[in-house]
Amino acid sequence: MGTIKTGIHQHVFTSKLDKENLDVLNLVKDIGYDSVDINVRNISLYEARIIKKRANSLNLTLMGGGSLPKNMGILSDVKDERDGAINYIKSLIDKVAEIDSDFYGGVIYAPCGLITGRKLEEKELSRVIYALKIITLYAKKFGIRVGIEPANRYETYVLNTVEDALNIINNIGEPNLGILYDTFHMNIEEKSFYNSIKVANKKIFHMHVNENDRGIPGSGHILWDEVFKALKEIEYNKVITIESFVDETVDIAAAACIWRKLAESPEILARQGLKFLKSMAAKYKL
Ligand SMILES: [Mn+2]
Repeated sequence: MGTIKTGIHQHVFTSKLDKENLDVLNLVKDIGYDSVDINVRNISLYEARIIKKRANSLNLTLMGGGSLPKNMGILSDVKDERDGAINYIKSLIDKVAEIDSDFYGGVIYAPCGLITGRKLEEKELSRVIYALKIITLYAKKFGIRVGIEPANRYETYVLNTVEDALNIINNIGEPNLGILYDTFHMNIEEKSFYNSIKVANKKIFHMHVNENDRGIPGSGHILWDEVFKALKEIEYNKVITIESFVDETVDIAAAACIWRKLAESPEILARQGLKFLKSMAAKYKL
């Protein structure tokens, strides 16, 4: 394998990583991954430290994630609620720093799943920009890059496309703010994987690879050749993480609207998914 690193999201195995199930990290390392995406939302600072310790001993890198819960009023008319959401995200960044990750990303610009039934208003967009500016500057102090993840229209009305994300990023103008590109969402919202990856270019800080049904990459109809051709052309050299939800843990499955089993087991998904990723990376010399 060349310059990219392969990762897998903890959600393939569990919604909460703690001392009871830390061996997931050993398994992932054994299978051959370089990196794991960690949801820092439901862990304490103490748990963050034990996760970091185990990952370090295995030479696994960690990527921080954690989308906003529905009660986070980042778009609210009430200032206290907006400030509360910003403080909440800062507390997530503290945990990202604790796991020694240089990245934090996700649906962090709006409560995930919040749909108002109308399009984004100007005043809401300015609230998003205001909050992201503060968050990005806060993350910068820890050397953390922030990635906003455009998500499909059924999960948010705030940021659906790469173009939306680039407008916000350019408006804020901080070099540590970029995009978390997710093939599941972009399959729904972009006309072309190739063009949208090329346009985003170096602003892609992290990749989530998902099949169109969020099952094993390579088992559905995502146009993987387009994705990898574009990644090669932008000289992508960061982490590509398989994000899926096989564990039947209620909160995550509900957030992602997963109502059926997407693979026989998390381990089978992890093994077959990695095999596919490596074959694509080899084909495109990534
Ligand atoms: Mn994602």
